[in-house]
Amino acid sequence: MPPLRLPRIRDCEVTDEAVWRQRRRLLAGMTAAALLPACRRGEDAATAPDAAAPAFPQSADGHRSDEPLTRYEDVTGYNNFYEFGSGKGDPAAAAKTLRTAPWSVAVLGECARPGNVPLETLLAGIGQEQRIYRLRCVEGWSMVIPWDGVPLAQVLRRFEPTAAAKFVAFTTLADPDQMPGVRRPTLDWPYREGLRIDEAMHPLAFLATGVYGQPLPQQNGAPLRLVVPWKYGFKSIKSIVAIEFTHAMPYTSWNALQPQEYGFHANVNPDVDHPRWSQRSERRIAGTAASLLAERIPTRLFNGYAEQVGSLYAGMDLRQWY
Ligand SMILES: Nc1nc2c(c(=O)[nH]1)N[C@H]1C(S)=C(S)[C@@H](COP(=O)(O)O)O[C@H]1N2
Ligand SMILES: [Mo]
Repeated sequence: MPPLRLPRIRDCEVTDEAVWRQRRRLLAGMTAAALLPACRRGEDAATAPDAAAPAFPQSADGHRSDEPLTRYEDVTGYNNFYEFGSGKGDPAAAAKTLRTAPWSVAVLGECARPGNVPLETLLAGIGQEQRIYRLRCVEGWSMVIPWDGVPLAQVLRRFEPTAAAKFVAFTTLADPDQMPGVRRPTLDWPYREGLRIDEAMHPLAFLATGVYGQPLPQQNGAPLRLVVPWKYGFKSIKSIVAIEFTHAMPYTSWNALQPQEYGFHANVNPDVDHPRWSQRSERRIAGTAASLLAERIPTRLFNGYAEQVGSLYAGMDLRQWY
C-alpha cells in the first residue's frame, strides 16, 4: 500500500472547505488515537474538574447554553496567546512562567477616579458569575466555555467614566522575561484591544478570572481577561494590565498589523469573509475527544447573540465596519 499522504496540518485551522472534506475522508478510516498526535498535544492532560456533572446556573442576564461544553483540556490546551508563541500548544507549555500575583491594573483616561488598582480591589464586592459563552476565533474554530468572573460594566463603573469616554482600551502585560513570545516581533507589543463604551457596558461583556470553576490558567489569560462573546476571539484580550477610557478609537494590535483582515469591530459575521478564507462555517471543538473530527457548523451573526447585541449596530454597514 502506498504511504497515506495527509494534507499538511498547519494550525489545524484556516482550512478551506475542500481541503477539510478531503481530510475528513482520509481521517474517517483512521482511529482517533492515530490522528491526534498530528495536531493535538496534551491529550493525556488532567481531565476537567467536575466534568461529570457541571450544574451551571442560569446567569443574571438569562444567558444559557444547551450546547456541549468544550473539554477542559481543550479549553486550556489549545490556545492563542502569542506572547507565549504562535502554536496552539505553546501557551499551555510556556505560560507557567507568568506570575499572576500580585497583579494590578492601571485605570486611566476619561474617568473621575483613575488609579493603579490591585486586582483584589478591582473586583472587591462584585458578585462572581458563571457564563457559558461560545468563543469564535477569526481563524474558523470555536469552543463553548464556562467562564467565571464579573460583568465588565460593573468594574468600569467604579472609575466613573466621563461623557468624553467613547471607547475603552485594554493592554496586556508585555514582559520578555516572563513571555518568550514577546522577544519576537510577531505583533507590535504590548497586545492591545478596545471596545466602544456602549459595547463595553453591554451586560454580555465579561471579565473572566476563572474557567470551569477553577482559577484561570495562565494560558487562558490569568489573572484577568476580557470575554466578548459576539466578537472574534482576538478582541478577548488576556492578562490585562491597563484599562483606558478614551475619546478616540484606540489602537488595536491585529487591526494595526493587517487592517484589511482584522477590523476594529470584529463582530462575528458569516456574510463578511476574511480576505483569505470564508467565515460561513466554523469547526466546533466541543463534546468529543477527537478535535479533528469535530463537526463543521454554520457560523451565526454576532456568534448567535444577535438578539442581545444587534441593537448596538442598528443602521451600521457591517461590511464596511467589519
Ligand atoms: N494578550 C493576548 N490576548 C489574546 C490573544 C493573544 O495572542 N494575546 N489571542 C486572542 C485570540 S486570537 C483568541 S481566539 C483568544 C483565545 O482565548 P483562549 O486561548 O482562552 O481560548 O484569545 C485572544 N486574546
Ligand atoms: Mo482568535
